[in-house]
Amino acid sequence: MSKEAKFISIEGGEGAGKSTAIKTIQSYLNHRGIAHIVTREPGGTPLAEKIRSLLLDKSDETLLPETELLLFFAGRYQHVEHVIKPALEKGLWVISDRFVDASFAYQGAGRGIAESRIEYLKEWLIKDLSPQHTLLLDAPPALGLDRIKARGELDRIEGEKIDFFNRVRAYYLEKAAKEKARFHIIDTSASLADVEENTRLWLEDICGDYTR
Ligand code: T5A
Repeated sequence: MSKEAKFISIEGGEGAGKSTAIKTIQSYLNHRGIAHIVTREPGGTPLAEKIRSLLLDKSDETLLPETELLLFFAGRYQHVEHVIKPALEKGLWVISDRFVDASFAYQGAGRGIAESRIEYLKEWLIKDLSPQHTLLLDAPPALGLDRIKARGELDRIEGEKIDFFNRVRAYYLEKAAKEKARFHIIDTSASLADVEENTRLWLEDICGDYTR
């Protein structure tokens, strides 16, 4: 049986374990011989990586929420047109470390920008491109932040207050409850071994008997 290439996004709060899960996903897809690319937002193209630096670097000038939202979508448009769509057209699976849901979670629920404004940008620029599957890695924000603090200095967004991250988490969980067919949640407060096993089980489920 041959099927269309899949577009999969990985979401979650700070230090929720996305990079860790993506290693498991890559190794599983390689093992299954499923051709894929791994990409990320913010970033994914040379220009979008420059926008990533603007977004994450600390600066003396306050980055206003609206500017932040527009920068995320500017990078995302480059990413969609230059990387995601061409890869899917070639039959490659696309694994994206974050996608549009992150803007609703961080700029919408986190910063308080009206959902309708984000929806407008989504409809204008992204249209009906949507991941078929979204893996939501969920852990209490304090735990995720402790894990990344152990790694080094925090970036501009990681330095936000805990309430901000609680709103982000609540948004993701609510969205996942509304879109059960697309979302799968893994509790990443569990051990690395458990998270890896649960990621593999989810992959077995979504890959099924896929062959190219
Ligand atoms: N953003 C992004 C927006 O505001 N709007 C948007 O539209 C988009 C696209 C950058 C920032 O941009 C914001 C969100 C972010 O603030 P990012 O690069 O995805 O986005 O940044 P982070 O979420 O901060 O990603 P991190 O790389 O910091 O975290 P990960 O990948 O979720 O976590 P990971 O896997 O690196 O794990 C962190 C640490 O925890 C350990 C790992 O070994 C690592 O040291 N760990 C565990 N330890 C014990 N048990 C487990 N189960 C563990 N899982 C991981």
